[in-house]
Amino acid sequence: ALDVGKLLAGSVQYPKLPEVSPSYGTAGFRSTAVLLPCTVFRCGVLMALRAMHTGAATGIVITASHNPEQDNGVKLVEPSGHMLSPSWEAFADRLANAPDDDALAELCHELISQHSISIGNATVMVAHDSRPSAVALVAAAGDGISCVGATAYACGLLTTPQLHWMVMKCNRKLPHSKEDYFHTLAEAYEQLTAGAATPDEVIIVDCANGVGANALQQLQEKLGAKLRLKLFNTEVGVAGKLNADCGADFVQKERTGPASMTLAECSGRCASIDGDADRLVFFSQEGDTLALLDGDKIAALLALLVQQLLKAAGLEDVSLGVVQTAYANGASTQFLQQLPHCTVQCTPTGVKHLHAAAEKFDIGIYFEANGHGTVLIGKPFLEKLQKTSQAGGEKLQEAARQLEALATLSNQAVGDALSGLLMVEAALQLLQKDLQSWGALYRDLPSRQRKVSVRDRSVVKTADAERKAVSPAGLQEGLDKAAASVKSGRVFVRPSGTEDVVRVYAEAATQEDADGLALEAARLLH
Ligand code: 16G
Ligand code: ZN
Repeated sequence: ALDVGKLLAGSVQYPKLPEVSPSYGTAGFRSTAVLLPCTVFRCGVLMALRAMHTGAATGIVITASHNPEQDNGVKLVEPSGHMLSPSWEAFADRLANAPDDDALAELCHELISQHSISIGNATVMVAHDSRPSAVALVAAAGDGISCVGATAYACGLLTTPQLHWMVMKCNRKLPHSKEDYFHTLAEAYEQLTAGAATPDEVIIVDCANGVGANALQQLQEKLGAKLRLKLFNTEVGVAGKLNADCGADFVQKERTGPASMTLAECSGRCASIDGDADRLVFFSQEGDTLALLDGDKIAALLALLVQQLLKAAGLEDVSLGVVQTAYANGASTQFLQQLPHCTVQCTPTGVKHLHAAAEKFDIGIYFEANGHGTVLIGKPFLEKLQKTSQAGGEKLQEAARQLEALATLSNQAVGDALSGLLMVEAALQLLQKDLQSWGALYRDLPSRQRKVSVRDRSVVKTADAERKAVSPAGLQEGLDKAAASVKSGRVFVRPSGTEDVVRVYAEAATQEDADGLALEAARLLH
């Protein structure tokens, strides 16, 4: 049974600040780091109980991703390696908001009895990004985990997707050390690209001055001459540097190269990752414009790769799906829709939604425009594959092996910038494309995003994967009218899950019209 004395002795060190009301949001709790110890302690308690409930290891990553250095946050990892089951999110919110230690203990009792959790041995794997506030928050998580009788396994400084991968592999009783991760990726990349020529171009990677710099360094050691990376923005742990005017979020939103890189450096084959290395975009400076290859372009490229391999393996009848959000550029959706044997689906924002939808296909590719995504290749497909590859000729067997390598290379737990980088490079080689011909697959429609501050963003409610506003009354009619007034107009609004704003997205045939449409949507919100 739960040792309440021990729980209270832990909890008293992490008092709940009455002025803070944490919210789980899109992908876990996030705020200014100094306000987080209580929330993180309680997440430790929660993930320990989740581990006891499932009889498998769970995980916690202390990170605020692409957000400023003074922020921090917590991402919670299921035994499968996925993000915390949405059915536990409401409870996470209640736990984080319990007003005092006794209320916390009472909630723990409620959870334990509701799920018949037997208190006993359990492991929670804990990792963190390079923020200075990590030390204190890792300790808070550890105290939360141990005060209910579980063991915190400190994994140290890791990328978010690496911890997700380690939890997934650990529970599948497969090799799951930090070293195994790099080894597995490098080996799968080598297998996938075995027949292709090694690219002579060096890949320039903007590491956002985050943990991804260390990880890419280790990956490079495993890859050797197979792929040469030149790393920029590698000042990990240097005060004020993390995500500052660099990284995938900066490049994607600002449409400009990282401030610290020269135009010449930006005109190569460049990639940019975010502060915890779960987002990836490619870019290249062409004259005075930046060609951006975002998550949508990555999804398009990987869809082509998968189709080529399926065709070569004689497996065109499998279900292939690409999952996007409303933020996907309309031109990308149109491009994907015209591909043969490819289903395109739209879900609400947030990886948990895309991942769940992608899992339903034999092969499910999901990407958010911001560069978070992966390729899911499930067991049923791999079994089908093994049967075919035994029966067919040499060409067919080769394609089947490549599909298997792709399934190993793509992080099956969550979007992963390192895995994504290798998938893109492999795809470019196997499809014989460079950044230019990849970019030319389709031309993005001009778009504009805006943030609108309103008194209460929760009055904006959406449906149809966030593409329609159902409240306040009349808003959608106004948006429809505005969109219809310009060529190729499309606009939607949604309350942010991470900031106190309503977000607006608009696209149209011209930049001027996209800007105007976004402005009109902002006006309608007031
Ligand atoms: C989180 C999500 C990201 C999403 C973003 C939207 C995960 C791992 N991360 O960062 O996928 O795009 O939130 O933020 O799910 P917003 O709700 O503020 O627009
Ligand atoms: Zn991130």
